[in-house]
Amino acid sequence: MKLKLILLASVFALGFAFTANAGSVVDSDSDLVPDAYDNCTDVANGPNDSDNQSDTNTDGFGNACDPDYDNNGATTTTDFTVFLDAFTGSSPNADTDHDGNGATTTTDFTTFLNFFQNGNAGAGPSGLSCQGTIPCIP
Ligand SMILES: [Ca+2]
Ligand SMILES: [Ca+2]
Ligand SMILES: [Ca+2]
Ligand SMILES: [Ca+2]
Repeated sequence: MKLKLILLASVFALGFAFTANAGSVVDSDSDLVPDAYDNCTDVANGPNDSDNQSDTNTDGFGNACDPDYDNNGATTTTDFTVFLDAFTGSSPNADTDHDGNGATTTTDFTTFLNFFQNGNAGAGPSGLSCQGTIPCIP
């Protein structure tokens, strides 16, 4: 009888822990990709968005939040040169397509500018633990 009670209590505790765990899944940008698996935790780039976790340079930072094309940890004038070459068509580059529409446009430039003007911020934030490693294999 007592064993049955302990067993019942254990099952209840386990169920509670499971429920609590399920409720704690964080998806900061509500793009249906939990933060721990989201390569841009602050930008909606999930299955309902055109870029859907696209990360063309495979560094663990999604294109939606990665204007650091030379991977030096900052968004600088050097990166701008890369953007400009892609924008003008002189040197096409998939990394500069931030919204995943297949082209480098003024919309992509807005993403670049946000990082450039924000103290030359580097890529991210990403929720992947392999971020910064090329290739980033979660
Ligand atoms: Ca995201
Ligand atoms: Ca990237
Ligand atoms: Ca850079
Ligand atoms: Ca684009």
